[in-house]
Amino acid sequence: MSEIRHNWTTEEILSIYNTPLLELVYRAATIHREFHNPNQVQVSSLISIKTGGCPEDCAYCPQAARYNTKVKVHKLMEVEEVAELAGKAKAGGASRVCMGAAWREVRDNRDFDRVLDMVKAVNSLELEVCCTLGMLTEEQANKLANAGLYAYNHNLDTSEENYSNIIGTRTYDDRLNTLSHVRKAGITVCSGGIIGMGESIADRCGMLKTLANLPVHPESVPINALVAVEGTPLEEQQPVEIWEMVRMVATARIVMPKTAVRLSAGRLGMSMEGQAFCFMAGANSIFAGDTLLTTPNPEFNQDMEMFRILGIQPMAPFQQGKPQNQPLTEGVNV
Ligand code: SAM
Ligand code: DTB
Ligand code: SF4
Repeated sequence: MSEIRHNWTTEEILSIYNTPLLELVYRAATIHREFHNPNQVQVSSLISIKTGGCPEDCAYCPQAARYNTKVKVHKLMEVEEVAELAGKAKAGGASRVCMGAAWREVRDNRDFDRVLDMVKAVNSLELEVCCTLGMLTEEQANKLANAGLYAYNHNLDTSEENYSNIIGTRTYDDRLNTLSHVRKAGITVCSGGIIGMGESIADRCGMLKTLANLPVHPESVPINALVAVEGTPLEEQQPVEIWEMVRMVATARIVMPKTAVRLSAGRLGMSMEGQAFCFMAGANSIFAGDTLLTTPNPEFNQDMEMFRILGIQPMAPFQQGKPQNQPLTEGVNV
């Protein structure tokens, strides 16, 4: 059984990342099979509950008010609307619904009370409820936990060293503090990042080191390929090569064996073969639905067709809450 470690060095992670590709994928695929059923992929659906007009300056983000993008600002949605969208996502096979708000941080006001009601409503549909609302205090994390929140997404996005090149309106420590409030409240942690923003390979591995050396590994790690949006400072970035995505996924899988590694933004630019390589390298979660928060994603039916071709089944809810190093059931060669 592979060891779960929390003392990785960037050099070790770099040497994994730079392993010859087929060897890297083989190693990641082997570890993947120790902890997961390789034919199951968890499906999450995103709902942008509050869109645009964000005061932060994240260089990649179309929702930052200071950039001139085509995103239409929308105030916080109604609970009923969100519950209806969540019901549709469940009917389509999603096991998790992630509600995203273009906020710097949560404020203790009526909007937050409404989000708590949304969490209760989605939870009652027996879906894993996830939120991504920006920074949280310990108290706010507890309130979300009491409302039934299952996961909180809060990305580190890049390495500590590169952070200020991408975001100037908050610090890496702000991010880590929120992650610790989420963990303390007993909510599962979803935290990952973006590649293709002009960062170095050492930055990618540095971010994975921070995640893998947290006292408990995040239960899910989204790996996003930058969606370069017109009007943002990163609009001219060239798309990342699929092999970089494969290396990033495989390295995340090796350093965090139990974690759900999510092949997140940027799938629209990837072929089915490219995505299959990522699943082989240990990705076992996706965002499905034709929009992410504001940018396009593959059509739902196209993803289901990909699953059919690859023999993948969408995972039922609450599978990842169980200890994952238990012996796996049929269909898996351990
Ligand atoms: N405002 C909250 C926050 O930043 O934590 C939650 C929503 S924010 C849009 C969630 C995540 O989406 C960001 O941390 C970033 O990783 C990802 N994201 C935003 N724009 C992106 C883009 N253009 N390409 C890839 N990922 C992006
Ligand atoms: C994550 O890591 N990726 C998702 C989710 N967490 C919230 C968001 C991707 C957003 C891509 C840009 C957009 O659609 O606005
Ligand atoms: Fe705001 Fe989040 Fe976008 Fe940053 S990533 S500008 S905090 S919505």
